[in-house]
Amino acid sequence: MVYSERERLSREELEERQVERLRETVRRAREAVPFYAERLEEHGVSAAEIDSLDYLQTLPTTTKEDFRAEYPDGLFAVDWADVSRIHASSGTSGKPKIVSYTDDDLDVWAEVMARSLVAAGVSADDVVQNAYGYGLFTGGLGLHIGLEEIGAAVVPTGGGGTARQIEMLQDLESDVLCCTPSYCLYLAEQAEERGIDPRELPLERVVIGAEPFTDPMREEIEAALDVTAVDIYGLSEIIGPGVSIECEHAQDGLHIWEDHFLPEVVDPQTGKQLPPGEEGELVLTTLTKEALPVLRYRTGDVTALTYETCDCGRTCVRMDNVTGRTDDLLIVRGVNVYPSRIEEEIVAVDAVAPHYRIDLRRENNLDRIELTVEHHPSFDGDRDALHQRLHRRVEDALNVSLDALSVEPPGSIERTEVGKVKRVYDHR
Ligand code: DLL
Repeated sequence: MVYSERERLSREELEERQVERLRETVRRAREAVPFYAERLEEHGVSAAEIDSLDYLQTLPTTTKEDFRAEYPDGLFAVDWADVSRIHASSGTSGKPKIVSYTDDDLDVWAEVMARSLVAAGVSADDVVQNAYGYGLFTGGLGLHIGLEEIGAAVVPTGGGGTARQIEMLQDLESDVLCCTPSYCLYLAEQAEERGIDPRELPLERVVIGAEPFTDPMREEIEAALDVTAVDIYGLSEIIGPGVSIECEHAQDGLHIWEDHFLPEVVDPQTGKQLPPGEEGELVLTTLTKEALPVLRYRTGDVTALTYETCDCGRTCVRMDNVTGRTDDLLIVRGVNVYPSRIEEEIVAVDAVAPHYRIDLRRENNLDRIELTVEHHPSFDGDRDALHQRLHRRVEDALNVSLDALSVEPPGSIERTEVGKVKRVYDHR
C-alpha cells in the first residue's frame, strides 16, 4: 500500500518535477538568503539556466559549519512572522543548529512522514507509542505529525520514563513503538527485569532510527521483542525524520522521498559525485522547503544509492542503511577502525549482549583501544573461553590489536534512556 500515488511516478515524471523544483529552490535561496546569494554568485549560478539534474554538481555545498556560522537564523528564507515552528539539533559541541518551518513546510513534513509510516506498515487502526523525545529534537513531533496524518491512535510518551513506557505498552496494547534502536533494546531488557517477557508484549513492529545501527543489531531487536523493525532516517537540517524509510514489504534499502529531497552520494574527500552502488557521503538538497531551503547539504552519513525499482513498486531511489558517519572513523595507531565493524562482530556472538563501549586513550604517545561488552544474562559458560573467542573475532575484523577487552556482567554498561546512544569515548 502507498500513501500517495506520487511514490510511484515514472522516473521521467519524477525527474521533470525535480528539475522544476530545483530551479525554484535555487531562485528562492538566491533571493532570500544572503549566504546563498553570495555563494551562488561565486559559483556563477543562475537559476534560470537549470534545465537538468546534471546542473546539481555546479551548485555550492552547505555544511554543518555553515549552519553554525549563520546561527541562529541566517539561513532562513522567510521572516519570523512566517515561521510556524522551530526545532534544533545539538552536536557534540557549540551552538545547536536551528531549523525552521512554515505552515506549508509542516504540511510537507506530515505528508512525507505519512508516506513513511504507511511504507513501514503502520495504519489508521494501530495504537502507536511514540517514545522519541518531544521538544526541540525533531523525532517526537516529527513522528507525531505523521501519525496524526494517517489517523493512528498516538500515545505520546516521549523519551524516557521506562516503567511507564512498559505499562502503556501492556495496558494500551500498542501495536507499534517508535524509538531509537538502543532504547528499544533497553526497553526489552527492562521488561524482562520486571518479569515481563518482551516477546509477549502486543507489539507488532518498531520504527527505529535517529542513530546508526547494523543489520545484526536490528535482528537482535526483532528477536528480543518479536517484531518487525523498520529503519527510518532523517536529519533536522533537511526536515527531521521522514527523509527516507524502508518499506515493510522488502526491507531492502530506505526509500528517499525524492520529489522533496534530492540525494547524491559523493566522495567525502574530493566531494565528487559517485555512481549508484558506490558508498560515500550522502548529500541532500531540499526541493520544497520554504523557511529553510538547503542546497547540497553534506550530511556526513555514509551510504550508497540504488535506482532499481523496489519489489514494493515505489520508484524512488533507495539508500543503504546508515551504519556510520564520515566522522565516525577512528584512527588507532594509524589504522582505520569503524565502530560498526566492531558492532557486527559483537552481535554475531550469541553469548554476548548487544551493548558495548569503546574507549580510546593515548599512553606514552601510543593509542590504546579498549572494548567493553556484556555477556548475556542467560550465559553460564566459560568466561575465559568467551573472552578469547571474542578477542580473536574482533582483532581479525579490525586489523588492529585490542589493548583491553573486558566481558562484564549484564547491566554494567551505562544505558541511554533519553536521546542518542554514545558508544565511543575518545579520551585522546
Ligand atoms: O535524528 C531525525 C530522526 C528522528 C530520524 C527520529 C529518525 C527518527 P538529528 O537529531 O538532526 O535528526 O540527527 C540526524 O542522525 O545525520 C544521522 O547521522 C543520524 N540518523 C538519523 N536517522 C538515522 C538512521 C534526527 N535511521 C543524524 N540510521 C543523521 C542511522 C541515523 N543514522
